[in-house]
Amino acid sequence: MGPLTEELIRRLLELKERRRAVILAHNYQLKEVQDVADYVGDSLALAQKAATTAAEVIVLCGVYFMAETAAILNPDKKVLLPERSAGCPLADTIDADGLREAKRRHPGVPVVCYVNSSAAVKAESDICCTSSNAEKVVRSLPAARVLFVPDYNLGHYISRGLDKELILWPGSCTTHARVKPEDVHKAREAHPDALVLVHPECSPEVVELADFVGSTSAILKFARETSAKTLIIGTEMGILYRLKRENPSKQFYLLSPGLICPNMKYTRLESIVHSLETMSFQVKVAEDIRLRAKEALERMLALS
Ligand code: CIZ
Repeated sequence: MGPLTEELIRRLLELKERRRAVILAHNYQLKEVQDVADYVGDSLALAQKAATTAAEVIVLCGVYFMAETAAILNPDKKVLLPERSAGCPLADTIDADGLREAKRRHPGVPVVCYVNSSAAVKAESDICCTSSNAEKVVRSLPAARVLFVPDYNLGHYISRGLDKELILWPGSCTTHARVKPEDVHKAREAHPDALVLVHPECSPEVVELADFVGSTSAILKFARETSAKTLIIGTEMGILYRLKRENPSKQFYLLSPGLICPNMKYTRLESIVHSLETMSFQVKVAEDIRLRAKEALERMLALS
């Protein structure tokens, strides 16, 4: 670590203390951001931390919907997203009007909404889910049909073992959608003894070829527990940092060079320092939307 980075970290820690802030970082963040975070996890874990933190300021190193989730659960705290433009193309595939229209087409059908969505979409939903608990959430509903938004691939993946019909929204994550079946074939050829672990946001054709399918926390757990020594990872590359650190005797390879989410890479140490210095960008959710979105999130948290 060079002297400039050391100085940035010193400044960051000083500001964090002065502002009584907690730094939460998603598993896909840059390694230097993960290193300064108080907690690193998936969006479920970050939502749980956000719901229980005693800090006065939450710095959410991730993308917009994650900061919104923290703001929904913490109306009395300041929630900062260090990079204002860190969005989520998947969340952008649906808005509240679009969901209301889908609900009109399927009256009485409960809505499960993946947390990768705006507060306004959560407010129109019955319950939220993440990739860690989507199947459990859908199973918990006493309904034969469920409207699942916005990730088609995640919905398709969990629908396989269900005795319910899922009506799927045609949204997808641009990063995971870049992975192709040929990537799996090539990776297996290059590493014949390796296991292939993919995220359920990948296409059904890719999921079909994998040895294990799970959220980032499920992939981390599988990697710790498996006796396999070589693992090919089919989710955003930021996860490799934790995987390598937690499993120094194992080899990890990225399934496709396309597995980089630009939005997850906007946040740097400089962004966090600037954010804490200027108390920006503060994420706020209108109270009527917040209250309804909170119900959907809390129903999920009660199951987790
Ligand atoms: O749920 C999340 O945090 C995302 C976006 C991926 C994962 O599986 O952790």
